[in-house]
Amino acid sequence: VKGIVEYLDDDVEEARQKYARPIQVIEGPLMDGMNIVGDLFGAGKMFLPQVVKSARVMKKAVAYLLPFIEQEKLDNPDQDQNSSAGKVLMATVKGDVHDIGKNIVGVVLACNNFEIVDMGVMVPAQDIIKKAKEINADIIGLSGLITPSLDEMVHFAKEMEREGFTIPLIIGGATTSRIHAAVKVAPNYSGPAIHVLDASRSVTVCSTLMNPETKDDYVAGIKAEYDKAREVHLNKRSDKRFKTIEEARADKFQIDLDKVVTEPTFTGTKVFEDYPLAELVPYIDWTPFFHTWELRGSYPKIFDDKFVGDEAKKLFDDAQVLLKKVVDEKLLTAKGVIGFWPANSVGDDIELRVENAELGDAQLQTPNSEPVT
Ligand code: B12
Repeated sequence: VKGIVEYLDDDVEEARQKYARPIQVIEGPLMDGMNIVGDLFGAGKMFLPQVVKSARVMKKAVAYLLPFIEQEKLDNPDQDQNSSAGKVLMATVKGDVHDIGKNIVGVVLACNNFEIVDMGVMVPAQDIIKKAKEINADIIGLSGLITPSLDEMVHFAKEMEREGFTIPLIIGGATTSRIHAAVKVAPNYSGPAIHVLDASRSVTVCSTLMNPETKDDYVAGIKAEYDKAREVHLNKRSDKRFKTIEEARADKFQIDLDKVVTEPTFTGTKVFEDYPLAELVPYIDWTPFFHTWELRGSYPKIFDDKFVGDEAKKLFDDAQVLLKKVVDEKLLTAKGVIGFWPANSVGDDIELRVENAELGDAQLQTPNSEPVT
């Protein structure tokens, strides 16, 4: 957890020498390390930048071990053929590029004699369905780490149902959860749809699902657990009191036209094809940058925070180095369009008076407005 990354290959090699099989280095010290990182992160004692560094180290260490794992398979071809524990089709769902977790799960399962067919990232549902039929998969494993992936998984479960699948669907990835699986995914698929928290658990789950003696009880147990979780979740949903449309209209922002109108220097649009990057740098709002890295606090006060201050400073310094490189080497092109139009309200809508526009005036609906006729 506190190692020096420069010597990673040497350290992993030393560990490999100590264990009988290369997979034991992943399942043992590497996963132990990731679990410590996870626990420290969960307890707020470690922060996202350090987690990312750990994930990079894990990926690099796994990459170092893979050739040895492959060699072991080549050296024992019979053992593998006789004992394929099942065929697992893995993919990160459409729209999502995260694959570190999926790859780890794939490696750990493969090392436990599962045959893994990995379709990579950003894989559309129909491609996974097609592949599952083609290879006659025993289990489909989906990974997803961004919020839209949660809906994509629901869509995938519906597609499995529509296509008449009955094989287990296991899902994982940082944004997925037992509640998501219970409330959103499982109701859309009559086969087993199970959330799996991490790579180590994936082996037990897949082995249990592949064993005819344990599968039915396990699936029934998960179903009962998810039914209960769904019930508790639905009961917890508080009745939010929203304003009525009349109250909202009465509460609308009152513009004092005598005070607030400033004439813009032009109307219509203005296009910037290649805006100087250096001029944009002072306008960067660093607060969301820290939020993205899950360091709570606003810039620059965050540097004085007694919990995250030091980590925020290190992250900021790293970012300055990268930003300087981006500006100096012109790695990005900044493009933009701005526009000003005369506008007024029409009921709940904003009417823009766009000269020469093909469609005449444009009407923008505000979120609460009724349909425009
Ligand atoms: C590394 C990373 C990236 C890398 C990904 C590199 C790669 N090749 O994977 C890069 C830089 C490319 C990236 C990009 C983006 N990222 Co990102 N990323 C992360 C980060 C820091 C770590 C993810 C990770 O690898 N964790 C380590 C692995 C081991 O954990 P894991 O994936 O959860 O996997 C374990 C389990 O979940 C499980 N598991 C995982 N998959 C599966 C599958 C099955 C079948 C099973 C059984 C189990 C299982 O087993 C694994 C091992 O135990 C997370 C932060 C976080 N807290 O997770 C953000 C995070 C996931 N990213 C985030 C975002 C927003 C993005 C971007 C949209 C950023 C942007 N604005 O462009 C883009 C996404 C673009 C896209 N369309 O997908 C958000 C998602 C927020 C949300 N809820 O939507 C996060 C949470 C960061 C944040 N707090 O904002 N990201």
